[in-house]
Parts: sequence; C-alpha cells; structure tokens
Amino acid sequence: MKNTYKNKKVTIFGLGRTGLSLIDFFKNKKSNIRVIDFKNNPRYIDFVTRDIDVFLGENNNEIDNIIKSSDLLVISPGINIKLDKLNIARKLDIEILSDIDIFCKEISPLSNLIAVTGTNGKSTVVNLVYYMLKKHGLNVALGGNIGTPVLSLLNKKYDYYVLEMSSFQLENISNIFKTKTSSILNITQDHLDRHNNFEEYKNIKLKIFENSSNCIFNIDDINTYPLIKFNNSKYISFGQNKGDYFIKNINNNKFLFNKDENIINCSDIKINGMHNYINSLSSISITDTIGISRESQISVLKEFKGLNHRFQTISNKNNIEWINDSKSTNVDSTYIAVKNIINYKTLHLIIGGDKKSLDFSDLMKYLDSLKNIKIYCFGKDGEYIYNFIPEKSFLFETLKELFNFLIKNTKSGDVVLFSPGCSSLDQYKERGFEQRGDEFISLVNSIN
Ligand code: UMA
Ligand code: ADP
Repeated sequence: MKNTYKNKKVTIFGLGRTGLSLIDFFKNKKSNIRVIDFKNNPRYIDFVTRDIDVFLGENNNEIDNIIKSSDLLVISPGINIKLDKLNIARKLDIEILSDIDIFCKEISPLSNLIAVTGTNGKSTVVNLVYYMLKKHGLNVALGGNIGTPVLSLLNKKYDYYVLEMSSFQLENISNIFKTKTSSILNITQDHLDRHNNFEEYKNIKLKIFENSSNCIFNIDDINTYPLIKFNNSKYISFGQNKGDYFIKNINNNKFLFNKDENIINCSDIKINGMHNYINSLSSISITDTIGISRESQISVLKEFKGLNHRFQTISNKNNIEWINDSKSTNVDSTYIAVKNIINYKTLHLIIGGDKKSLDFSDLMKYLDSLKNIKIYCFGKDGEYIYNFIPEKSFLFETLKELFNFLIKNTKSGDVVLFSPGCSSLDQYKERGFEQRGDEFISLVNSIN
C-alpha cells in the first residue's frame, strides 16, 4: 500500500493512550509529527521521544499555528468534535480524522471488523465474542474503548478484529468505517456532559449501523433500532422474551433460544444475572454471523468468569455479601445491579462520583420504593444524590470515610453493593473505575 503520510505534517491531538499509538504509527510512516495537548503535564509525556515536537497547555498560543500548518489533524476519542480549535482546521479544509479512521484505511478487507457499542455491557460482550472466535480457532484481536488503541493492533495480521466502540469514538469517525457485524446492546442516559442531549448521544451510537453487513439490535430497547434499513444488510434482533434470539422459561428454568433452537440452560452460564444472560445471547447473535460453532460458543459461556469490577461478589465474611460493581458509571447499570439483588436483610448501596449531567430521579424513585435500603453517597455529586432521599441516606466526602461508618451498620444477612452509577474521574484520576474498585476491595479485605 502506498504511504500517503510520508513527510506529511500530521498533528496529533491528545497525548493519552491513543496519542501514543498515533505517534508510533506515524513514526513508522515517516511523517512530520507534532503533538498538542491542553494539559501542561499530560500523563504520558515521558514516553514521547525528543525528536517529536510537543505543544502543551490550553492557552499555548503556538497551538493555533500548528493546526493551521497541518496536512492532517488526528483526534483522540476524548477530543470533542465541537471544540473551537477544530474549526481552525475546518476553515482551511485540513482533514480531521480519528485513530479509528486511520486504522480502517490500513486494514483490508474491512469486512473482518466486528463492532459493539451500547451504554452498558460492551466490555463483557466483546470479551465473550473474542473468546468465542478464539475457541473456534480464529486469529483474533480485541481493541478500542476497552483500553487497547486500535492502531496498536496493526503490527500483526488477524482474521477478525473485535472492537468496543464508545460514543466518543463513534462521534469522531468518518464514513470510512465499515463492518461485517455491528451490534448495539442498549442505549440509556450517559455522557451528557459531552453530548448535548440524549437524542444526540443515541444518534451517535446508531452510526455504528451505517456501513454494516449485519446489524444486531435489542428488540426491548427502541433506541437501538436502526434508523434506516439498507437492502444489502441483514437485521437481527435479540431480547428478553422476543426477537431472533431470546430467553425462554421452561419449568422454572431459563434457556437461550435462537428461533426454535434451545442453545443453553442459563444455569450453565458462568456469569449470572438477567443482564448477563442478555449479554450471552447477544454474543451468540454476533458470533453466529461469523459461523462460529455452537460448541465453541457454549464452552465459552460455561467458562467465562466475567470481568473484574463488574458486579462481583468479593467477600461473604460474617455472612455479609460484599459486591464490587465499580464499573457502574451510569444510572442504568446501578439500577440493573440493585434489581439483581433479591435476598437481603438490609441492602447498603454505595453510590456517587461525577454524575456527568445524568438525571438520577427515576433511579432514586425506584430505590425509595425498596424496603430496608440504606444509601451511602460520596464524591463530587454525592450531595445531589443524597438530597433525593435524605431519610435513608448518608453523605460523605470519600469512600474511606463512608466505609468506616458503614461497617458499623452491617449485620449478618446484609448485602453491601458498591455500584457508584457515576464516573470515578472526580477522585480517581490515575486509573479510574479500576482504582476505585481496588480501593473498595482493599477496604473490604481490611475487615477483621
Ligand atoms: N485532551 C485535550 N483536549 C481536550 C480533551 C482531551 O488536550 O479537549 C487531552 C487530555 O489532556 C489527555 C488526552 O487528551 O492528555 C487524553 O485523550 P483521551 O481522552 O482520548 O484518552 P486516551 O488515553 O487516548 O483513551 C481513549 C479513551 N478515552 C476516552 O474516551 C475518554 C479510552 O476509553 C480508550 O480505552 C482509549 O482511547 C483506547 O482506545 C476510556 C473511557 O473512559 C476507557 N471511555 C469512556 C467510557 O468508557 O465511558 C467513553
Ligand atoms: P461497558 O463496557 O459498556 O461499560 P461492562 O461490561 O464493563 O460494560 O459493564 C459495565 C457496567 O454495566 C457494570 O456495572 C455491569 O454490571 C453493567 N452491565 C453489564 N451488562 C449490562 C447490560 N446488558 N445492561 C445493563 N447493565 C449491564
């Protein structure tokens, strides 16, 4: 393939994980690389070699000229396309691409891409899909929002690329993106601090279907329905009780079904909870489009233990169940987590962080309807959440303070659910939800 980037002035916007992968990529292409970042001391600055020009700080007056003199501007997912600085490039017709666009230009055919989006369940589903493909003997790569920038997947050849796609990434892609199979798991409120409103967030997610041979949507969630249907694409649905893939109750047992075929008893699936049965169903619907055998799919469902920080029981010490669901970063994931807990004397819910402009009123109404619940709030928007039901709630600054109070209130038969429903980045800037979950685990481990 011809190297169209050679000697081109490429400006990389954002020095995060994506920025680093872009530097590597364009170094190989022998481009003239410049990097800009609004932070004065971005996290990965020490990984950048001296031969690269870096322009730091939001008020750095060199940045405008660097953009103006670019042949190409490549933006990281965290860069909002509405940002004023990007208009400088638009006015001069300088091409603006994302790392995903660059990736799509490199791989061929594009028909071996599988992309999954949704408000919740993406990481769980892409992992299931990845393991199912591997079990079938395929050479497969996993990347995207899950944490591995797509460009770092280019150093080897793969049969399939499984990509977790966030709304930030989908917002920034151009029409180069084309997939074999795209799926939207669900769409509920999230990231309203970046997107103007729910409608905009939803339409960005729906972009995933625009160039896909197989479009898989959630029949129970109208927001995931494709807006336009193309003749040469297949439309496939999954849902709790209906759709091409669904869950059927037989003699008090739940089974995953595809049309008339009974695939697996849910009690044989290692990850549990209705949301995880739906995640399993959606993974089967996705891998069926690749022709993965039932045997491979079923064996993965029987083995896959789930990912850390997603609704995991970490201790049953003193007959109290402690559940770490630190990856819950929006209202719906907390709602699903609470709904999954049925047997308890008192449910102690720990919630809080940065609510990203989300509306908690429906969740709080539901929580108020539950008997024997205590709500422990912390972080930037702890007070906002506390104020809904102050008579059942307690307010703290940090998780540690909260924990010291909470342990004195627990007794045998209780459940403690750490499902913050908010972003962690107000207090856990280094490693986000993982750092937050690790802190919760170490607090639980410190109990005598
Ligand atoms: N920056 C600016 N100006 C801005 C915004 C950001 O200069 O206006 C700079 C920041 O100062 C920072 C850099 O950009 O130094 C960070 O870039 P980034 O936010 O794109 O972060 P990366 O490290 O490149 O990670 C990104 C994704 N981050 C976001 O979408 C915010 C990662 O998803 C993803 O794993 C990674 O690319 C690899 O593809 C993280 C995430 O939080 C996990 N995603 C959100 C979520 O899951 O809810 C969408
Ligand atoms: P994502 O990558 O979309 O954030 P994860 O699989 O990491 O998804 O799960 C994030 C949170 O959402 C966890 O709290 C998890 O328990 C919850 N969750 C997982 N699957 C679903 C689903 N299908 N519907 C709602 N919540 C879910």
